[in-house]
Amino acid sequence: MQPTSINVILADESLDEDLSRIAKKVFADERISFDEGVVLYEKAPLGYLGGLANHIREKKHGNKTYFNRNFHVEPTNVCLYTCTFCSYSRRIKKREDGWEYSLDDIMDIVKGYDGKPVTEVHIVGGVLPQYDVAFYSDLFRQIKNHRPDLHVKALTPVEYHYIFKKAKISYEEGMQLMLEAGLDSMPGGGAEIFDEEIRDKIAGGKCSSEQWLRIHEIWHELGKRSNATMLYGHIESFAHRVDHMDRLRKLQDKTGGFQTFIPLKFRNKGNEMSDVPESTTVEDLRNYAIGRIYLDNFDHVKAYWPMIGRSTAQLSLAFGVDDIDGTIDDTTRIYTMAGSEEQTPALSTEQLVKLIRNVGRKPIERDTLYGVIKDYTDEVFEDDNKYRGYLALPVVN
Ligand code: V47
Ligand code: SF4
Repeated sequence: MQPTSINVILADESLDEDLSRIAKKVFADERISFDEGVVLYEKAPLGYLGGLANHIREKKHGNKTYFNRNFHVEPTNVCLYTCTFCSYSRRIKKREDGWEYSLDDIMDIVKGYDGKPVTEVHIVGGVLPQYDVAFYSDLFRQIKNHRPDLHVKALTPVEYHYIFKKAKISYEEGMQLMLEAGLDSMPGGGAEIFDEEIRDKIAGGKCSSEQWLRIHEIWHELGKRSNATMLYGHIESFAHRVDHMDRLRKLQDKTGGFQTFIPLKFRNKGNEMSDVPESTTVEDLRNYAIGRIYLDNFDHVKAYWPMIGRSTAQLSLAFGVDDIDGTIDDTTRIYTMAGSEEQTPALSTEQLVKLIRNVGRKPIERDTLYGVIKDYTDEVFEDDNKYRGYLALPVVN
């Protein structure tokens, strides 16, 4: 599937009036409104959306497609909260079915990566009382003492709200403590959908939208960066998605601290919302594209391949996405337990590079803050025919 060229879209006299106006705005680098965001969801065809999103993507990044090498640590899958979409957590009443790592257990996992070329550890999991301010401060300190160059991307406002409240400290004091302990950045999880009515139904009593946004704001004010996700394709409407992105766009105007927008497709296996059908691949691609168009002040849009699978991740690169997360050793279980295509989500650097190259893009290994580590465009591998399944196009320079 190739997006329609923006010049073809602009020249199309039969195009719907609203879509024609939006295309002209995008071409002129103008921001689209809330209502125009809803219009895109309601009536824009896939090729049109791809054309606009790809125009923005290539203006910002050309053919560059970023990936990184990280590993995940999930301290526990037991959780006090009861999000209805979550397949991963074991309720606190059944905690014997789950895992709960000690600080030493986690350090053993981190040490298992000694000598491996990973640049980031991504830490996120369930919320439990023993994982408090002291625990996480110790953990971040120990990781930094052991491996100072490893970027610690850890926890979300869901955990921070809980541990700061328990410690009776303000968000400002708490985030300052985390910074001093070695936290480098915050991943984008826990955002779900900001609309209060929908959030109340699905998010199991965890932090509110306002609290989620406020903790990111404070973190940005400390000069640090974070990501933002949106869980879509469940019981929300198109207007709720635009509202979610609108709140992110407003905060980004204020702080500039978000790096990447990560739409997360709701997966329905093994959770309380299994009766809700999953979105189609076409809807996933439309959603990436609208995210790219709406969030004009975000540098990056990421498709998280362990969740959507390799082929959709490849397709997404023509629909506004410039980052596919990557990793040589993805140990996360959040999606495998929710029914994602990737049951053993691990790709070698060679596989990942070919996946990107074979849809005509340039694979760039990055660090967490998008510093370039290596351009793999012309890298020659020993067995260049090994992954025939991904062969499609030569690299476009
Ligand atoms: O907040 C949980 C989502 C998120 C399901 O910042 C589900 O680089 C779909 O935020 N179907 C956590 N999604 C993961 C996350 C993330 C992942 C990769 C990279 C980054 C980053 C952040 O996972 C949760 C929730 O929205 N989630 N269950 C499910 N059944
Ligand atoms: Fe707990 Fe996170 Fe699952 Fe919600 S999504 S139940 S906060 S682990």
